[in-house]
Amino acid sequence: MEQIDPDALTQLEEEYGKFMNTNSHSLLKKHLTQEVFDKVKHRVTAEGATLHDCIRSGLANPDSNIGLYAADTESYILFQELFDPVIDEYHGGFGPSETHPKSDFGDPSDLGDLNELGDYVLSTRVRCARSIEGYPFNPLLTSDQYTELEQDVEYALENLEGDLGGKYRSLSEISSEEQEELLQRHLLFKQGDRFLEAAGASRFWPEGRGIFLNNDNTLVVWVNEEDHMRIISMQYGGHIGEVYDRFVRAVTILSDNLPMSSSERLGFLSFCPTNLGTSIRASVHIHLPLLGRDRKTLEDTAAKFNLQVRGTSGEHSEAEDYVFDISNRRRLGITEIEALKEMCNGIKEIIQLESRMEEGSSQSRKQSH
Ligand code: ADP
Ligand code: DAR
Repeated sequence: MEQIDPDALTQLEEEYGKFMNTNSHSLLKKHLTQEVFDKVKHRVTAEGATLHDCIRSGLANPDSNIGLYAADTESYILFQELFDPVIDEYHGGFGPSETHPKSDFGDPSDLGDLNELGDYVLSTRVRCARSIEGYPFNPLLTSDQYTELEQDVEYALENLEGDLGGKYRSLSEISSEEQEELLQRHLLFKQGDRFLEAAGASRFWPEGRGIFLNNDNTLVVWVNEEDHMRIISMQYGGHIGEVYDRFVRAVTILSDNLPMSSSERLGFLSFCPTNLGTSIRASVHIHLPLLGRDRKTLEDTAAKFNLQVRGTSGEHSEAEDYVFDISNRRRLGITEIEALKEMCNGIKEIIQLESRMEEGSSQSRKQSH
């Protein structure tokens, strides 16, 4: 096994020492014990990834929740003494001997509409990450590899036809005004995330970065943001069955035209360990004017159904006008259709809770008159 350069090791040890004196609550701090650190600190993957390449973000941002990303697919194996306990804890119990189940996308027509009255759910989205075999992740990608990766994906996107058909554009071809408009419509990825920047995900920006949009802006593919690809289906309203059907068709076609990175144990491989397995995050933008005022009850209810609450603009954002982004938290150790059903069940419960609170508040208003 290749060994880390002595000067690089010295720098890593200094940064680790400082980090361990912070009051970080990240999973990195919890699981990169001195024993684990000393065991893996010398290792280097075949493509040249070091432990430092995987933990730079968490060292620089002690307020990280997780704090680490895989620098390449081999990192999940070579640094497994660190990744495995982080994966086990984040995904709610997925121990080193567990294996991700075979893909099962199920039947989208089983899902229907989460909120037929349209009084709570503003929009619905299903996304996954996909990595392309033969390429490392952000910390190791060269400028040429970003360009080659983009070309590979752009070529595969040409297989999307009919209601999936659309146009790919490199970020450098889109004006800053249009980028801002796409961002406001939640179609384009945010830029400047300090966690991703520290993880090496902004190197050579905007080289190789871009976005595919189908003709009605309900299918989106991000290229080389956090992952090699993010495949996203989204639309107004709560019809998760339609959103998921479009998602499954697009993922299937792209999987037939690109070699996607996966492992038997971890399923589809992603830059961040939170996106392994199915890599699916199925979310609603939901208006919760009452439950949204009782954040603890909202968070407790979400946790009960393995849901995650994010702000209106997604991760690291706040809710605006009590519109929350609520999605499944588990992506690994369950099938695609199980992740979707887990999200649907939780959202239906949250809608019922908000509706009961509404009835309660209207009853008390009547009694007070
Ligand atoms: P990701 O979903 O890719 O992990 P984020 O949490 O940053 O990353 O969300 C990305 C974008 O998707 C954000 O602009 C967020 O507001 C938007 N988004 C998430 N869920 C929905 C939804 N149900 N409807 C509309 N936009 C959504
Ligand atoms: N903010 C980083 C990443 C957490 C997971 N989100 C991703 N991968 N976008 C953290 O460690 O909190």
